Amino acid sequence: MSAVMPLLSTHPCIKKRPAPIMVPSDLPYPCSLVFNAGVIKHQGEYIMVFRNDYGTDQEKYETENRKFAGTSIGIARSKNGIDGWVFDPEPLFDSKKPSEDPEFVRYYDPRITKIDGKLYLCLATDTRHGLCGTIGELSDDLKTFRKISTSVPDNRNMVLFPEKIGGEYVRLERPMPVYSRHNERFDIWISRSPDLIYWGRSKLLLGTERVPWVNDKIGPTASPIKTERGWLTLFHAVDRDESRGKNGWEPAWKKRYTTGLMLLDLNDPSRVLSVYDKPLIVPDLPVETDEGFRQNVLFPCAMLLEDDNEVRIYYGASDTCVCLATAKLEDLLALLP
Ligand code: BMA
Repeated sequence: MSAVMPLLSTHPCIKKRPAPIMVPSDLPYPCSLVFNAGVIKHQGEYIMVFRNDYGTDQEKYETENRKFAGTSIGIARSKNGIDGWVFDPEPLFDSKKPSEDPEFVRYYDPRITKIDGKLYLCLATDTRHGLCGTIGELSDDLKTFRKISTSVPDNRNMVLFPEKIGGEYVRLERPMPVYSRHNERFDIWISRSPDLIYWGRSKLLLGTERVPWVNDKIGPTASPIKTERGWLTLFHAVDRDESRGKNGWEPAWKKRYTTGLMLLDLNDPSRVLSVYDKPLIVPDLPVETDEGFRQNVLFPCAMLLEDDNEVRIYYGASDTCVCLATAKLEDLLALLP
């Protein structure tokens, strides 16, 4: 890791598996990077919905400037959510396949949530006229996706709460107001909807100024977990340093993505009850700091509560592979007085 990076450390309550749980060579179709994956328990299995960028490799990228040919969203299933992943033979979406609407260029960074027994995906969406968030329903057999709504640009990182609150669907999101918030000071907002189509009553949830180690943007990560004390919620938190040089395949990568933790009111999740004032998880494994496409990037898209009160956090590492960290629920809550 570059010596200029302010030293931050992962909280000791977090146990990281030392090796990734999914790497590009695991996939049954071309893959350069597999990362930023939503995970859910469904019909007795763990379902992972992941992002795959394909069509180049480190050498071609660095010496021939060959960029990624496409991005696909794939699905894999596992009995224990750790290993033994069985992949669907074809991705659910592929940016190289003709889309039903040419305005939609690519989907990525999937989050999956079950509400009232139905599966929903939130997808970052590149359109020809800006970056949006798309919400849709995934069929029970995981084969078909029905688009429900797409936001206006520029908005991304949408995450649904796993139940209606006060009779409404609730989502976290991260608009990108480039004119009014300079230096990518982008914040987390919250909106509500009667039907997942019409979204409104939008409100700032957490501004970057409330996260002391951040000088760039923050954003939602995974569906919050319901606890007796409130909605336990992770967020990604970015610090940028212009002096950072080569940290991966690109000539320079100036950002570091860490993970923060907060608690939201159960009945009114637009009320932040507590924010842990340090990062919960930071890049510190070799696979996170010294290897891969963009080093020093942790990007969680799933947080699951197990029956024994273990919390699983699935995250993309270095935009290259999928990793897993765990913590005890009570240890996380203890950080949020
Ligand atoms: C964000 C998204 C993520 C990615 C992150 C770090 O803007 O594109 O998919 O993990 O940057 O590169």
